[in-house]
Amino acid sequence: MSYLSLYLVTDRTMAGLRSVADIVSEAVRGGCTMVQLREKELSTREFLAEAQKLKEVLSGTGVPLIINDRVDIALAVGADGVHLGQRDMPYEEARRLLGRDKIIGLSVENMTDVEQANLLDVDYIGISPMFATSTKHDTAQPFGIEGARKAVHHSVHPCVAIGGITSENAHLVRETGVQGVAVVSAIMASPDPCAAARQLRM
Ligand code: TZP
Ligand code: MG
Repeated sequence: MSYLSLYLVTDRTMAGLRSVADIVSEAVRGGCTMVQLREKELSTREFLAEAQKLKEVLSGTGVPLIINDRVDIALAVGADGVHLGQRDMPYEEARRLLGRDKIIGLSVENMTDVEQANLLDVDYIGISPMFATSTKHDTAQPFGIEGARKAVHHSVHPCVAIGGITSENAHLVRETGVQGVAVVSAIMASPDPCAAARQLRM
């Protein structure tokens, strides 16, 4: 099974009184296969501390830790890789800093991005957004089921879809040929992240 199968992207604003680390730990117990630490408000020092915590939570589980955007944080904690958006550090720079062995994922927002990603040695692309979502505000036009099918068909890389994915629609998304689904709210906002992850699994 691919590590992309059930990809959790964190959001501390949904954690409430719980810690992100506890939610991650429960999600992994439920079958989550990769975790991305995504922080938009924390200071560098707080981000680093949180990354260290998740690194501990995931150690021995075989579940890779990916850091959103911040190559420096990934290097500092020895994370398994980074996820880059179209306006983040260019892929080549990130690869040069991280080396061949780290995982680098890249968000694609349209078919032009898919074609351009084909020229890079990224480890996976993130089809973004799959559906409309209120979790992220600056999203492009959703791919939808047919758009995702087309992206998967044209991409030379493994694909993961993100945005608006729930336990109700995950099977439809998987039918497009993606290697996995990525979720924020379906797990982070769930009162039972372990059960939520179980329901989202293949
Ligand atoms: N990137 C594209 S959509 C999105 C991100 C981080 C948010 C997805 O959140 P949700 O709650 O799974 O729709
Ligand atoms: Mg980014």
